[in-house]
Amino acid sequence: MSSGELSAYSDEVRRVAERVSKARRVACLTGAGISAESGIPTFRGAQGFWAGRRAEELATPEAFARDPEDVWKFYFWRRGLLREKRPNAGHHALAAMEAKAAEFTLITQNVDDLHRLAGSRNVLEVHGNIWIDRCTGCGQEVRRTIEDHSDEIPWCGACGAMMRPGVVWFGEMLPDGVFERAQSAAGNCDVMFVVGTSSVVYPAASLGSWAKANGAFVVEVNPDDTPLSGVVDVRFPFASGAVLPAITNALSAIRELNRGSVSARGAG
Ligand code: BV8
Ligand code: ZN
Repeated sequence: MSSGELSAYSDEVRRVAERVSKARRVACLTGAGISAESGIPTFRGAQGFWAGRRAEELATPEAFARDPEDVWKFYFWRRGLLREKRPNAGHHALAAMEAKAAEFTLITQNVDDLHRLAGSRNVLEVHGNIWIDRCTGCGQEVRRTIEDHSDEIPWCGACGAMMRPGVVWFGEMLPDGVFERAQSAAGNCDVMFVVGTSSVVYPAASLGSWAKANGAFVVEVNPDDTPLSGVVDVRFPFASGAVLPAITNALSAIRELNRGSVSARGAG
């Protein structure tokens, strides 16, 4: 996408930045699309993770029970892919926005840990984290580091049972309390961003319309239309790596202006 097209949206960028500058609470839901510019495949695009394989074959408890080796191979392959990937301008813009907003909650469906690496602090991982191994027996969790290149199925040091990837599979409940916190953030915010998600996986996909129903100003950032596109207040049909920095830069300009006018009044 050439930045030229985004410049045609400068009014919308300013309008959204104004809203964020006045907001007490801001929430943001992200999906695989925000990591696309870091070179990480999305799930449902043509080159997506699921391309060639059905999600249900790899990301369900049944698949794991049937062939844990095959499922672990998929997650080891993704960990290998992630090792050389870094957060992109979209991740960094959200970390910068968190620092500027009164209260900012980042709700992510992504398991790639890139928001934390970009410096975001208040992050709710509703689908878990690919760097966590979790014991199928006692539930103990071990956090793997990117230096850990093992591709051997891990076993629990505490109870000896097989470990599984610490992510949420289809048909599984989301981590205790995490979705409730996400729902509360979305239901009580003044501005809600929905970035890089096809909005098809529930219950996360319900958060955008939940925010809207509770009076939030909802902004979607996605080159493609989604089931949410018809209900949002502003839609940016562009890549998040271009849109989010534009909004955060406009927010800084507003902050500067406000600081200037306050000091001018003070000196006057
Ligand atoms: C649950 C695992 C309660 C980790 C994932 C029938 C109807 C409705 C719901 C259901 C149903 N049958 C079953 C369900 C429930 C089911 C569900 O929603 N299924 C869907 C598919 C119909 N949900 C569940 O099972 C959830 N649990 O409901 O628990 C329960 C319990 C028991 C029984 C019943 C209910 C658990 C869901 C979690 C599944 N785990 N991943 C992993 O391996 O990663 S899902 C997977 O999809 C990822 O987690 C991902 O986060 C998630 C959503 O995908 P997206 O992030 O949106 O990615 P996608 O590729 O789809 O889209 C990318 C978007 O980015 C695109 O729109 C693209 O245009 C855009 N984009 C691309 N480039 C850019 C960009 N945007 C901006 N900038 C760019 N540069
Ligand atoms: Zn154990």
